[in-house]
Amino acid sequence: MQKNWFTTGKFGLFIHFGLYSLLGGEYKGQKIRGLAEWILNNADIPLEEYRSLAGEFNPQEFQAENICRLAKSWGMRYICLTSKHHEGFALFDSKVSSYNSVQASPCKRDFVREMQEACEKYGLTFCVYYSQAQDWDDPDAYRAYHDNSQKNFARYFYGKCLPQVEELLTNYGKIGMIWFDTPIDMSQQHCRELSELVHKLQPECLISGRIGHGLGDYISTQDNRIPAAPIEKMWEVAGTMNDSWGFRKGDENWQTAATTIHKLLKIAARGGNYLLNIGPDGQGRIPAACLTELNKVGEYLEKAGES
Ligand code: FUL
Repeated sequence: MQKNWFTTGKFGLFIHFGLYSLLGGEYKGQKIRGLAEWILNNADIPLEEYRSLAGEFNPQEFQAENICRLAKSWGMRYICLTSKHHEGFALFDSKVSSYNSVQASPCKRDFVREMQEACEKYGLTFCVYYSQAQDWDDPDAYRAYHDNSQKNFARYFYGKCLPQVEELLTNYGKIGMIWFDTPIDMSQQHCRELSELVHKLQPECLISGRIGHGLGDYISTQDNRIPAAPIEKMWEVAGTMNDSWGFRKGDENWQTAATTIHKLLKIAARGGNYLLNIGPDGQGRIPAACLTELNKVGEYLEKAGES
């Protein structure tokens, strides 16, 4: 795999999937404001209670091969799966923390492995998202909009973050990019160590612009934000199809196929990539209306000879 897969990547699939997918933005019968994958934080759910969701996580409809087949038909060339989002629950087997889908869930599935293998089969570049600074399950990790000054971040950083990143980059073949996010209060030294680890283990792996302190290999724009003009460096827009990244019940504000195509063309014309998100529900099902719109995008691109 070449680093330049990114420059011809153009269109990728982001997948936000985790324990929050089971809640769909609702807690105790209430719709919780904000992004659905932020529900632990936004609804202040007690940790013990939130952790017990792991015991219900058994997404039988999540099929990596099906997702890859769909992504291909939508004209996408790469896939980025949330291997661990801010909630702290990992979708891969880990010796560092048993809070993961293999050891803490009845499904005992390693979704990173499944996705990696399916991507290989379908000729898609496989990438992972990893929340490096926020881990709401770990008392030492940072939390956005909270006072982090008393945290022993190093304990989390060396005890969970770095070792898990090492697992990801050692156990799953070639990773196209690692999508770090929300560095919050991370020091330059920690961000540098993280980037050095990635480059040491996989020199070809790209690091997202959200690692912090300008240490990324490309620019990640703000969520859903398309720059008004071309940018010198490689860049990417991560965007949602509705108003959340994780699955949210009743959020039917779907971006139409026409808008999606318009955005994709605008981004591509300015030299960027479009990483477009789906949020499967707790069973792993992709919302029907989202599928309908993306299928239309795929048909259009195929007719235009772009896929
Ligand atoms: C944000 C995160 O906080 C969201 O939950 C989401 O993952 C998005 C892509 O990045 O900064």
